[in-house]
Amino acid sequence: MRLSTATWWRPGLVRVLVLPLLLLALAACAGESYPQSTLTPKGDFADLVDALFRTTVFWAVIIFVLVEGALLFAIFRFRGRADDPEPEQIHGNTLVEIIWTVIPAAVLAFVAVPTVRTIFDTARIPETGPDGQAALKVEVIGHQWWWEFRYPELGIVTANEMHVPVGRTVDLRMKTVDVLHSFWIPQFAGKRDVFPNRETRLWFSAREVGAFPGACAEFCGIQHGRMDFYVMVDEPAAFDGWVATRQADSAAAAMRPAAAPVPADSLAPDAAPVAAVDPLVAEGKQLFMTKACAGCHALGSAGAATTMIGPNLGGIGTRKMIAAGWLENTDENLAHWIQNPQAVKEGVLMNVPPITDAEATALVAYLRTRQ
Ligand code: HEC
Ligand SMILES: [Cu+2]
Repeated sequence: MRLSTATWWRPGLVRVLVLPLLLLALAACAGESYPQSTLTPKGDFADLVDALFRTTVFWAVIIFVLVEGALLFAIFRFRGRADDPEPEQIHGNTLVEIIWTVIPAAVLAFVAVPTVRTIFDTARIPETGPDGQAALKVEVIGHQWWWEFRYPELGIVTANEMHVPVGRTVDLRMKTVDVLHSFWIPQFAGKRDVFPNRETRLWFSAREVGAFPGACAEFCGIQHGRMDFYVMVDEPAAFDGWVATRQADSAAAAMRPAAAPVPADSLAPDAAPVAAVDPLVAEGKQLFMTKACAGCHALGSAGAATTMIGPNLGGIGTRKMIAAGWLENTDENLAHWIQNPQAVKEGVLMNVPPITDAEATALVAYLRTRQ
């Protein structure tokens, strides 16, 4: 039996089936649930790019409607009928060819002017941000497969979580220690490639406080897909607090041999006093030295001049994620990562000697004290 059009094309059915689907499709466009989207800019650099995108789409939609409209009109208006005579045969039409060359050229000009303007606007790093302050310099160093952030004016270094104050322009100077990577924070800025032998620049200022995800956007090896980071946008006071903590987090304290624990009443400005009281933490500190961790990781954020193989672990106790944005920073995940990083991120440049569950627990306890 042939299903007649009328059988299924009932208004009721359309409403029941099509409308919910349409709503569902529209719901998927809600930008807030997709923090990796460039369509919800949260800073000035991203606004410039977004405005250009919208301008281009605007012209593209107008052209689409005109061209498709003309096409549909021609199809219906000049459609062939059974008794039509043979149409006139022609070859070439100079007037039509001029028209279809001039119009696209004009369209390109319409798109090119704002594009070039945006290229210049985004290439110029503003001297002061929306907050009226001078830009904050941050050095970005790409590694297989994590990100290092250095604050030369503040003398601190961190990894995988870049803290910035809201409203302040951030002046990024970027490079890599190995292969090409590309730095991308969808809601703020990017993408911009980073090279081993050349500095690239990028800037942005964030308009909103929060944790905003970023990622490497240039294939850089087997774990390229797990090379994420977060931009932590803080209120200015909270940012100053974070900086003060990092500055107090002295590299010298981290390297102090565990055999000579800091007295419990010490006023040393690091987290070590705790280590001296809790035996588990003291054991973890010892293991950090004997299990090769210290060979690849610096623990103090302050003045850590040399770039090491592994990320700086200053503040690892309170970071949101580990393994470059791949795992949540829970005790369980941390222990699993420490014991078998290759199972989490195959090919990762972290190789560790065998570590028992008890040892992992002690290491986790120690790392948790690094606030
Ligand atoms: C051979 C060098 C090396 C050694 C030894 C090493 N690591 Fe790592 N570690 C790395 C590298 C490289 C990474 C970054 C991996 C990635 O995310 O791609 C890393 C990442 C980490 C992270 C996650 C940091 C973050 O912010 O994502 C922790 C925690 C960590 N290591 C702890 C340890 C501990 C504890 C030990 C000792 C048991 C240790 N590491 C030994 C190289 C090393
Ligand atoms: Cu990369």
